[in-house]
Amino acid sequence: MSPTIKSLSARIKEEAQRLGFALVGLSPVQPSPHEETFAQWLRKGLGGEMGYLKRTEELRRDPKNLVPWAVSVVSVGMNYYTPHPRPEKQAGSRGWISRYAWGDDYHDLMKERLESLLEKIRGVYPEPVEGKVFVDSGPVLERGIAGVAGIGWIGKNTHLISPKRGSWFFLGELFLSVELAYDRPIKDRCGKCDLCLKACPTGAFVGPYVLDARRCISYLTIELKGAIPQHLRPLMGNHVFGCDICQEVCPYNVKAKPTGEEAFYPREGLYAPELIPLLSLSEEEFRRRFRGSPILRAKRRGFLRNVAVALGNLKSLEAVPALIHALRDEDALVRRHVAWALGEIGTAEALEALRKRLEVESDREVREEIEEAVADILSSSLQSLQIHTKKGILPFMKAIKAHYDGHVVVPEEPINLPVNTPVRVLVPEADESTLITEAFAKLSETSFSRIWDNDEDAAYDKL
Ligand code: B12
Ligand code: SF4
Repeated sequence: MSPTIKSLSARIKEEAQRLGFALVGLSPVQPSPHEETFAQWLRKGLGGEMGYLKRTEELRRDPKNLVPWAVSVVSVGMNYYTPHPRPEKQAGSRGWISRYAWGDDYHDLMKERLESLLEKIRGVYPEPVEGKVFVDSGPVLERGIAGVAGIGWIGKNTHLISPKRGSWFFLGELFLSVELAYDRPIKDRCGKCDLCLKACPTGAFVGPYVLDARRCISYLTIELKGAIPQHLRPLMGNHVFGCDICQEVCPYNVKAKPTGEEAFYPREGLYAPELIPLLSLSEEEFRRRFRGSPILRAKRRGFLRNVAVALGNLKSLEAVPALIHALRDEDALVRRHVAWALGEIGTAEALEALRKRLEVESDREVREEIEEAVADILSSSLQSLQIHTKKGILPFMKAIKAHYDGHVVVPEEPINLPVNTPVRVLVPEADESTLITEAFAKLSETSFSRIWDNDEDAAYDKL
């Protein structure tokens, strides 16, 4: 190896560190060692709706298809860790934005620094140098490449983990037309640890090293453009943008050192933000508030969708007025998730607002969400009464149903049941005794032998 290659490589590392890249590694341009695994991952549909991954599969598998002139890659990692732990218990209606998105958008910042690294190289190298910079901005398997350059190993949580720095860092690459002195990959040090796999609240890991992105909160809150599948919403907790859990539990992150980059410290209102005011952001306010922030990627509609889901999960009573207001949001996607949240919170006020909205709502999917939310509230606030019949039960049920304005679950056909057949009736929890007593009063006492459950024996005794 010529002294020029050696000294250029050393110079690049020095300069990269001076530019704020805590991690630097050099590798030859070659197909990713896991290109086949990546292809299988795509084929199995684990990438969900991220069509851009599929469209650029060939370019990602082998960077030679992307930058045919390139010989070497400088991989860099920039630490974004700031010493703000997740609060143990969050008071009020606070959400969680993942720490990578607290400050300025890393893409621009890192790209600029890598561009100046390229200029520096051009300044010292005797011949013309071609170069191309990527920071999550091109069809590159960044973790695979950085792994080959020895920056870290790909862990079971699929993060690139540095033995000294953990995984709170972003990756970027500078492809070069010159040969360099290459680093060696380091060995996987996850060992038997599987804390990340167990900690994932949505069960997004198919197994070690394999993520089903469709279940990952990061995908659901950032990449997914449409509705969040209903069965996953309750598992998302108060996350409104990204998720950090599988990194938070990683032992290699315990001693993470804070970054020196001011730009990654939390902007005002982004660390555990108060969610209610976010629900009323207009398009313009959203853009102004998150200018230069990664949060823009979710767009207003995606972000407000996430905020609604988090408020539903928090069962935030104080959020009910704001949610009711947001039932009139201009965006149907937001209204859908707001309806779901109101259904989760389930107060009488929420129920009334949902029913009112149903009278004017014209979007089919929003209507369906509202109907489900109404049904959920009713069924969760219902209590069960068990009635033993002496005669047919249907008249009694009809009477009860009438009292509850039709919002009682009654079976259609239990007529003339044998004597003493127990029948379960669901009625709303509120003021049950008066209403039930009234319902009874309309019927012949001899029709029923007994009501059972809660205080209903007493109610019956009063008849
Ligand atoms: C698509 C994408 C996502 C998707 C899918 C994530 C995933 N794990 O694949 C979603 C939206 C879910 C996502 C989430 C996040 N992302 Co993201 N994401 C990307 C992106 C654009 C492409 C990744 C990709 O190609 N995924 C497909 C998988 C199959 O490929 P891969 O990640 O390279 O995985 C390799 C390994 O899994 C390996 N492999 C497969 N099987 C096996 C088996 C064994 C035994 C081994 C050893 C390896 C191995 O081969 C694969 C191919 O190289 C990259 C940027 C880029 N251009 O690379 C950022 C990137 C990976 N994301 C990043 C970050 C920070 C995140 C989040 C932490 C953000 C957040 N806080 O919410 C989360 C973390 C979630 C997680 N557990 O991964 C960083 C990761 C930095 C790091 N230190 O690792 C990257 C590199 C962006 C950047 N420039 O910094 N992301
Ligand atoms: S980021 Fe969160 S949801 Fe996604 S895999 Fe990690 S723990 Fe699971």
